[in-house]
Amino acid sequence: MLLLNLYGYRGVEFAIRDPEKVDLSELTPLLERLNLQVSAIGTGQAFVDEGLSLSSSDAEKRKGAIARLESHMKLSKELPGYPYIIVGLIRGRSEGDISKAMERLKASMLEVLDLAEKYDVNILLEPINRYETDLINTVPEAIRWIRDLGSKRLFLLADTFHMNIEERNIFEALRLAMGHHLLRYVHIADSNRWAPGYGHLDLERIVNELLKVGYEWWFSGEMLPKPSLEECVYRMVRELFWEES
Ligand code: LER
Ligand code: MN
Repeated sequence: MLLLNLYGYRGVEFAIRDPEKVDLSELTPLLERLNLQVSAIGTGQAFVDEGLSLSSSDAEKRKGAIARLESHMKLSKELPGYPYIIVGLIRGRSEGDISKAMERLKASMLEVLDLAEKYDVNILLEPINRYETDLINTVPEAIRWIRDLGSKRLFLLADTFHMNIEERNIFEALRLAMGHHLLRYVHIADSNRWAPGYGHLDLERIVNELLKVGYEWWFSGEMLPKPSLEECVYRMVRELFWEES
C-alpha cells in the first residue's frame, strides 16, 4: 500500500471473501496514515472459495451469498470513502439453464438492493467475460438488467479486460453506459490483464474519452501482477494520468 501513496493514488479497492476476518483496528489507522479512501469492495472470492452464489440452484448458497453481501455492506459503513460493493463473480454461473439462473439471480438481487437501501450503500454490477461466467457478459446486457431492476442503488462497473473480450466496440459501450448515467467505476487492465502498455488496448484513449464525456468517478487498476506489481502501480499512473509540466 505504501507504493499507492507514493504515486498519488487516492484510494484502494479490496477483494474481501469474508468481512468478519477484517481487522479494522489494524486497517483503519493504516488507511488514515496513507491518506487512502476505499473505493470499492470486491466480493467474488466468496463464490470462488465457498461457492456462495446469488444464482445458485441451492437455496442455502443463495441465502449465504445474500448474507455475505450484507456483511460486506456493514463493513463498507466502517471504511473511509463510502466504498461501493461489487457484484461480479458472486452472481455465480448458470449450472446449465441460463434463463432459470437469471430468474434466481434477479430474485436475489432484489433482496440485495433492499439491503443496499437499508444500509445506504451503492452496488456495482460488473459484466464479466464468458470464460468466467455465462451470466451477464456485456455492458449493454448489464444496462438492460440494471434498468429492469429499477433501483437507484445499482450502477455499472466496466472492466477493460472483460470489454476487450466481449464488446463489439469498447468506446460505444462506454458511451452507452454514460448516456444512461450508470457508469460509476472502471477497472483498468491491458488486453492481457498486464500493466497498461504491455498489451494492445489504447487505454489512454479510453480514459480520455470517458473524461471528455463527463466521467468523474473511480478508475481502479485491476491487473495480474505482471510484469511485476511495482510496474502495474507505476504504469497505471504513468501511462494514463501523468500530467507533463
Ligand atoms: C472482478 O472485478 C473481475 O474482473 C473478475 O474477472 C474476477 O475474476
Ligand atoms: Mn474487474
